[in-house]
Amino acid sequence: MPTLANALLDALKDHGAREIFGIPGDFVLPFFKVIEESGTLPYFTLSHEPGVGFAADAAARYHGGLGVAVVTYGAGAFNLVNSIAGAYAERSPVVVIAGAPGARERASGYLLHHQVRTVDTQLAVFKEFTCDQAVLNDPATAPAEIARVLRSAQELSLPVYIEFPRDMVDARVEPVVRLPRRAADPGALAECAEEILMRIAKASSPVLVVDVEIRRYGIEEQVAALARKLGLPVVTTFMGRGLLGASDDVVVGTYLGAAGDPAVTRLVEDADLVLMFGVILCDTNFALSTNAPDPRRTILAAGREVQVGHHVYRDLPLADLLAGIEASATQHPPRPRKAGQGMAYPRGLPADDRPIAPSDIAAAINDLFDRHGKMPMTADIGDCLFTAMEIDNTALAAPGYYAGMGFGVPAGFGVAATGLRPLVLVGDGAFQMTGWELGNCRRYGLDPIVVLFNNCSWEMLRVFQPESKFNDLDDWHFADIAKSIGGFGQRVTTRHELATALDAAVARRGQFSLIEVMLPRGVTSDTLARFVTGFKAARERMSG
Ligand code: TPW
Ligand code: MG
Repeated sequence: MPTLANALLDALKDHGAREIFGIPGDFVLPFFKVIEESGTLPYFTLSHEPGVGFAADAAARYHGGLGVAVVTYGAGAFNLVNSIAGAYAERSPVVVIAGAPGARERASGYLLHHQVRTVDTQLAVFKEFTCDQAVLNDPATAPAEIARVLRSAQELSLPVYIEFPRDMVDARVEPVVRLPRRAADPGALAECAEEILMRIAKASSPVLVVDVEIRRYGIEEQVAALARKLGLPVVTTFMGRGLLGASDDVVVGTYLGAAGDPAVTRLVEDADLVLMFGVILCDTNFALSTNAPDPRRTILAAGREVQVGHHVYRDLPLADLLAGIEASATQHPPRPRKAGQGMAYPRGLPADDRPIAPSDIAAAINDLFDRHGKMPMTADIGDCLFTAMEIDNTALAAPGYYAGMGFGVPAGFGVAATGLRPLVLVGDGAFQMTGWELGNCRRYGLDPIVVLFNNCSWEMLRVFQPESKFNDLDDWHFADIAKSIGGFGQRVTTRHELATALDAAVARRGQFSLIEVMLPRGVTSDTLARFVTGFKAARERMSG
């Protein structure tokens, strides 16, 4: 019989986890020892638990499978709260494994270090934003608990919480057996697929809107194939930007309401049927809509539910729905693309000595992709994320809904740990929060390319309240720190320098590259400028 620690590691691997991110502490040291000595999964340590959570989250997003974050009790786990809250909001299946006191310590009568109110305060907190929890305090039930919790993470694509008391690491247990997935009820599935196909057949201007769940469930290609078969134009949400990066023939663009390509906005807002697959119905996706969601022209399949008009099919997985529709769908002749559909992204940046504006960064990156091929990206919240909307559609992990600052760099670390080489977009404010995590790249030979938008400002806030002075940040000279933490840094101030620095970074392997792009305060990307105008107009409409 395996030890509980080994059974858990084997189960993680069996359920598709490919690496572990973490920071040890005494309540989790015995488990860390097994992580290292077993070699079951590669592990990566970071400097601060928020980074651990963001890295595990991004790895999960890129794999379309489980991310794993291992932390110590209390001080470690509570540092992870915000990252896991974000993973919950944005539906990323992160498995939190938190160390905890052993049975004897719990009964000692002393308060234990890292304890807050009761020994179970930590469990209570994580219950709020994980979809299933297990406390591994009984060797007889632990394997079944692990199996249930890991299945929940996969099926619901949400974080789960496993508390691992430190005296249980060597307990002997049965191996964890993988539970069968819970498929859709065949009758409900057939009825739902038929109803959806009927609505599509009746519609004259249907559109398919996709969001992150299609990546979480690994069904991007099936969605593209279905769109082709049904002749449906596809639009991503803001949060879903980067989806279907390999299917340019079906993706028309990203819906940003008043801030986006007017043709894409019309496509969605004038549609007589909006089919939403895996969509998070949140304000950042739909704030700038000129019309409210109308259930009569909307079909929403998300979170294992399908809403058609005013009724709901429960417990119907998106992947099953897709397969069901595909099986009954007949080939539809392609609908002609309307003139002007599909916005041209900026490219062809002049190699001159003029100062750089955010949209110039988009042009420089598009040029880079033209020369070297697309790269996967992560982005933080800030103007860098709006600038990402002007970059060719490529895989992107970003907190477009939860908007947690500090995501970009550690997420890039997580993506690099999966074996890809990411391009990271981050603002100076966000870099101040988590940028130091780059110092962990050298030990693992990771070489992400980081483009830091340095406007010495919390510019995203300034645009809404230009009169305030508290949005001014100091000039930190970030490029100068790169060398001392094991990477290469360069500050660029002209468009020529930017293009050259990007090319050099692609050629530089084996260490991270930090390109610190100096931007004037008060200048935003074209997309953020339109977003602010649209947002203010929407606010006036609401108050008027
Ligand atoms: C954890 C609020 C949203 S955007 C922003 C703040 C403070 C400024 C970002 O500054 P940065 O980028 O990175 O220099 P830019 O383009 O605006 O100049 N705390 C957290 N999350 C959020 N979203 C905030 C505060 C915020
Ligand atoms: Mg800034």
